[in-house]
Amino acid sequence: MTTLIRAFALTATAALAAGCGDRNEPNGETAQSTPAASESTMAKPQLPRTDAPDGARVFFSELADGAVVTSPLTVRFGVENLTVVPAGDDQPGSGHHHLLIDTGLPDFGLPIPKDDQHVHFGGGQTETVLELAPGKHTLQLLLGDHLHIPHQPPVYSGVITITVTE
Ligand SMILES: [Cu+2]
Repeated sequence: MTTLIRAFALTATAALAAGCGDRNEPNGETAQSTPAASESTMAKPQLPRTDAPDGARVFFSELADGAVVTSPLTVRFGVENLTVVPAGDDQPGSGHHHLLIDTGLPDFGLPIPKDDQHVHFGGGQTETVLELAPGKHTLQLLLGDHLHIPHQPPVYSGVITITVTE
């Protein structure tokens, strides 16, 4: 932004130096087109995505929607038509699990966030032990490629809602 303002100021100075008579000089047109070109490059950056293998599917292999459970609970992840590998391994047709807890799907064009609600299983794990507070929680699985970016198209499970009792 600072650069643009400076470019504009320089153009204005040049126009003044050239004299007041010439109002339609090409310099003025150049200055006008610069901000527009900058806007078009400000679109949200999206990273390259790995093609999902045909028929790839991810799901909770035991936990059912509506289940009433106690904490801690073991959650197992199932896949079809995809190989689960550690993060960083970019062999064809592979990915690793991410568990989304009480949150929606993230931006598919960026690496999956890493926090308490977006848990990565970058070691290639296919199950985890979860500690959840009593009450209702939503869980969803989302596969990511070697760089933690969802595939194209993204491979994710349905959302399940579970109730944790004391
Ligand atoms: Cu990841």
